[in-house]
Amino acid sequence: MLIDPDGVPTGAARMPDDAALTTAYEKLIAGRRFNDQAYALVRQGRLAVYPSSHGQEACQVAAAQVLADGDWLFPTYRDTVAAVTRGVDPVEVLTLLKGDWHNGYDPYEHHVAPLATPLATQLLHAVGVAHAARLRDEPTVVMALCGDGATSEGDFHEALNFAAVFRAPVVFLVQNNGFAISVPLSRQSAAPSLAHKGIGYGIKGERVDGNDVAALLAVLGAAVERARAGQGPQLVEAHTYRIQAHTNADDAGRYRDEAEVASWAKRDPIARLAAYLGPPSAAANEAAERLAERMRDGINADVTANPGDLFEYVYATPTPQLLEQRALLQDEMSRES
Ligand SMILES: Cc1ncc(C[n+]2csc(CCOP(=O)(O)OP(=O)(O)O)c2C)c(N)n1
Repeated sequence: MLIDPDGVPTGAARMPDDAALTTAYEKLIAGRRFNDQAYALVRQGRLAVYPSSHGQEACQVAAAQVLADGDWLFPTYRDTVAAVTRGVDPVEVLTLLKGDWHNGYDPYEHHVAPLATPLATQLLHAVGVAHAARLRDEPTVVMALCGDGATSEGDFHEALNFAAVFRAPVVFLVQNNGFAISVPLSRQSAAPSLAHKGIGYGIKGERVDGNDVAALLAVLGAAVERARAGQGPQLVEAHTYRIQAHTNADDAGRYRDEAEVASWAKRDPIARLAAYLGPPSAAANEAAERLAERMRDGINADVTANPGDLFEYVYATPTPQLLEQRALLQDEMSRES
């Protein structure tokens, strides 16, 4: 921990410089605004579903901020704020959750892979990209995000093992928010910590306060630079908490008590930075408001969907069944018009 929950610096080494902290602060303000606006859009019926990262924004901002332009980020469905921090358009990042059109953004534009809904599958893809970069002698580092629940998946273990054996330049950031939907960590893992899972594969494992953006910038930044220098992968376990329900479709009151939520709310990553740096600048607040406005305008705009698009971009050569289904659809649509 570099800044404690009351905003007091602990005096530990590795404190990021003021410029990095100020940038993180601005991104945190924008990230919280993004979460709040997305939740409001769900209530207004404009977004189908939203898995909020309210309370976890420090992990998301730091994960994006420590990367260089050529690096890659592999997010999950909960990592929209990380994607936006890296520069993905806030409306495009929500397209998947609106249910409009495939992934919604071009992964190559900002080197952000699609938001992965199947748990831990993105970790294998992340390792593949990192391994390929190493074979090509490119300086790329990959930041692979997942939750605590995903560490029980087979794909998580295969990804760590392959990365360790081939020294792939990848940093695995596990946001341990205590729950996999309603399943608490104690029913998920008997390991002394999730960082130990890295150690079991021969990867450096480190734990960090996931609500302390200064500590996250220091730990993740060092992990990225080690990976870039050819020193192999690392696992970082960030201790944080999901303040809101798993998604709007979940009732968190059925499996956790209010006192626990309240105790974590006191460790809020933004309040902590505000206590240390003072209130956010007017420019930071205005930028966050512009972001929210852009979300409202973009998500509230009705799109004209072409049902025929369902058959595009999945197979280079469509299967006979898909051709048959497409013909049926075309026939039905021509009779409607
Ligand atoms: C392979 C797979 N199994 C099950 C699910 C259903 N599922 C969606 S979210 C979730 C919990 C994930 O928890 P965690 O990895 O801790 O991430 P968090 O949602 O807390 O960010 C589950 C089981 C899924 N999406 N993919």
